[in-house]
Amino acid sequence: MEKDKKQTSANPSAAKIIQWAETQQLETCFDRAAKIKPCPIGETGACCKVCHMGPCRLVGKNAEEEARGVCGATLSTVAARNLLRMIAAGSAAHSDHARDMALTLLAVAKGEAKDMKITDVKKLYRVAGYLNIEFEGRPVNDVAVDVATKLLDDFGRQRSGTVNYLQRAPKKTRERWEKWGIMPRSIDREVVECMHRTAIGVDHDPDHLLLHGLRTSLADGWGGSMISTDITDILFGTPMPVKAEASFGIFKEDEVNLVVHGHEPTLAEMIVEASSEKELLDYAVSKGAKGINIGGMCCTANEVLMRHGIPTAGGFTNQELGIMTGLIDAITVDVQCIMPAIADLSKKFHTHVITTSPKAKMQGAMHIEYDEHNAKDIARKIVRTAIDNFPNRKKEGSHVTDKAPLIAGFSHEYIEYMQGGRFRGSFRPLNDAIIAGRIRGVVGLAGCDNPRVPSTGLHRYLATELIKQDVLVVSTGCGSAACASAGYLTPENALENAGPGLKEVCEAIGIPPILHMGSCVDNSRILTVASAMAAEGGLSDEIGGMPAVGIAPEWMSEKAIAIGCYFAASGFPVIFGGSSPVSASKEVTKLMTEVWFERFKGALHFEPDPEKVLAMALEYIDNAREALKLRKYERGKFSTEKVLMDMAARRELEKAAKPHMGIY
Ligand code: SF4
Ligand code: MSK
Repeated sequence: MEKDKKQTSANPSAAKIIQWAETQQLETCFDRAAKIKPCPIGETGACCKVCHMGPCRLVGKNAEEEARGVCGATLSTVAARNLLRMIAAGSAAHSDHARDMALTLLAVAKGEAKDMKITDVKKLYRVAGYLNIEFEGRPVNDVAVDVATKLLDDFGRQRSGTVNYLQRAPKKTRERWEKWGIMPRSIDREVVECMHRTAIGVDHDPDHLLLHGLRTSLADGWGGSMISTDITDILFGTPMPVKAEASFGIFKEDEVNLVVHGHEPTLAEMIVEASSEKELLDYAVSKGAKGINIGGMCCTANEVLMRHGIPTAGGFTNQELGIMTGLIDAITVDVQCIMPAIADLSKKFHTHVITTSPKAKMQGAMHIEYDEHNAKDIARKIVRTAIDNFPNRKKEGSHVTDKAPLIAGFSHEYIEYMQGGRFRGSFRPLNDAIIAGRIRGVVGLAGCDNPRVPSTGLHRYLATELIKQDVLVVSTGCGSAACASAGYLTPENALENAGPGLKEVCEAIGIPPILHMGSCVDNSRILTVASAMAAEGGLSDEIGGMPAVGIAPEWMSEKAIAIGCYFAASGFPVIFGGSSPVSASKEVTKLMTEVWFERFKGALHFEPDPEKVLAMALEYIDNAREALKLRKYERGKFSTEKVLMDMAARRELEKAAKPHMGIY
């Protein structure tokens, strides 16, 4: 990353707004990123400030061998401790979100959250099955109480036992975790233990520290994040493909524009429902608007996009730019990835910024607190606030209106369904396509967009190059938003840009070559898909060793580090863009790459050059193919076994069989 050069966005609409902001002397994160050079010591993991004898900066030519903090801590200890604290914070963020989802499910099941219901009973039963909870013949709400209660145990279990969903991982993957002592016991416990171990004078062995980091990250991936995904599906529906649009053109000049931004889906769901109520629509008309337009930002966007086709304005770096369109009447923000800068910025426009979480407030913002017991009324109040603000809309603003079409909604359950219909859903066709060499491998392209690089540009570059190379891309979080704004999440993209094997597969089933799987917590869907591929047979019998790689080219959040670590511990080689937060220590870097790969078949690399990221990913994929004794990938040459079941074949199969509930 060029740390002191002002970057712009690779999304032309965003770049136009950034240019417009310059003419108006409005500051963005792109300006601040150019102004503020990262501290070169903190950036590399060489600064310790866990006690007040420091901060100790372990620098110098031979720092790794010679430098010591006042207490005697080595550079490797300091770098490992710093990473552990990042993992703890990231895991805490996803998992605290998950806790709220579990408490909401409990409240709904007990009839205490009257505005919500269990939308996807089949998913509830599926989850009950994972948890060994009897569901046949029982009232749905009783099953939901048991599911919520058992999942809540995963947060605070104090004595024997481990996180419930670890059992969903392949046996061999679990055996590796057991061997290295990283089966998480409970989510809160592992996070607290991270903070304890990294306090002054506790754990000083870098390897031992990092192993606990992996255990904590597994509590996030196979605990908090997976719990959040499942409960959100139970409450609001398991995603299936939906059409939608992305980028700033989603805002409407003649309608009330209300944006939902942050991470938790519950209030956003209520807002989506409230916005189609006649009374509120009439109220909007009475204020001169033609309707109420809900748009999303960051991961709340992904949640309502996946389930309702609500359009997304984009990822993290688009939040200030969205306000600069001058078209947003109100933006609600709950938790995570919200720039405090938007509160001041909104004052220069007419936009109301509304904080909604009891956990997060911003000076200068309006606060309307969410309460699940009264969810719809609060949503209505927010919609009314946006409507009341519509007449205050001024002419000022960039009024940029480009947008791109997209298809989102690829849940684990839908991916299973699309490979055989309601009755024969499986992962066999996907595994066969990989074995035949039609699909070279799979990449999870995830993580944030970042103003220190041409924002969204690294996602665009890698997505394009990977699909050209017949690599199926699955995306989440702001990586998905980056691909969406570029117009990549369409079946047409496969026809125009995918390699011949991937194109054939996408054409047969009418899917894009990049499958949008949801928000950041929905990276857990990638874990369950990989587990299903292992169970299906023909590839690796564990997640490790699959021709699959994780990439987060523009990461910035501690949550991304937690995700990268649980992917690595689960068996994915992971490559992050940008600089390494542990680069000061060769020992820690070696542990996270070579040593983790030996133990878990996963690794976490940092590589700022996107071309090298691509080359590394393809090398990992090709090496895995070779180790699995699959045919060598050659573009355009593959064996002629059946492709994934096409639409016509699937319809035939369904006609012939008895009706069944839903997609799974
Ligand atoms: Fe310095 Fe040790 Fe205190 Fe860290 S814990 S700030 S290295 S004295
Ligand atoms: S929102 S963590 S900027 S992906 Fe999930 Fe985007 Fe990164 Fe936040």
